[in-house]
Amino acid sequence: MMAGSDRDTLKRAAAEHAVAEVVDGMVLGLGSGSTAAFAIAALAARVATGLRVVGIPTSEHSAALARRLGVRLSSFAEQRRIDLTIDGADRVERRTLTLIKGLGGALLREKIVASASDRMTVIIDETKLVERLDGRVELPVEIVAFGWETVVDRLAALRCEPRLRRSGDAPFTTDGGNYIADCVFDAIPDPAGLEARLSGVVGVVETGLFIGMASQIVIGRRTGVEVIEPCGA
Ligand code: A5P
Repeated sequence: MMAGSDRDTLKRAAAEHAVAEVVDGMVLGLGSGSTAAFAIAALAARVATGLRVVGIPTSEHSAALARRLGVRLSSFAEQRRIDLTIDGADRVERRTLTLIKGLGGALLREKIVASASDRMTVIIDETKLVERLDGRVELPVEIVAFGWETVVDRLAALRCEPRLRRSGDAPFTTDGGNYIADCVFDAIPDPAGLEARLSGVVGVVETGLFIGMASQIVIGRRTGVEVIEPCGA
């Protein structure tokens, strides 16, 4: 088991590698989570020395961090397309570059931003790269608050163990005012099929499966930074 501070060193290395590819004038998607926070900090350091970019944040937390560090923010009201999104992930399947995201609860905005991006760079430490999505896979699924009990029952019928995410005594609430059901699967051998089945459940807003969205994965390893891209890229 790697210590938290060691993982942070790897996350920071991946984040800094990704931010080095940012050029003047870009519209950037700003991810959420601890690895994306390292990227926002690295970006702010470059902005302080003259880089001109605007960021569209994927969470209120990332928006506040960017504002505090001096990164100019924009929104979809002003920009319809994003040149590059830099975001973290909870798991990445090496074979397909399918991502699982949402343990931080920002998956809906993250997916909207990723979908509007020409490129998405995913930054992770080496512990998150897996050969296959198996061995108890936890998949966050954002659901509407109304009738969540019945939505969770229908998710359970898809052969998983769903658990409503809580924050203290109350349900955890996303930036969009929705709830999260963390669904544990034995394995996810067919991400696209599962995505279709989950999306067919009334009350599901979005899933944490990001399929075919990553343009590259930047992995912080103890031996250095590794970059992998989709086959044929
Ligand atoms: C936020 O909703 C998530 O999708 C994050 O991108 C993911 O949980 C990674 O977070 P860390 O970088 O903190 O591990």
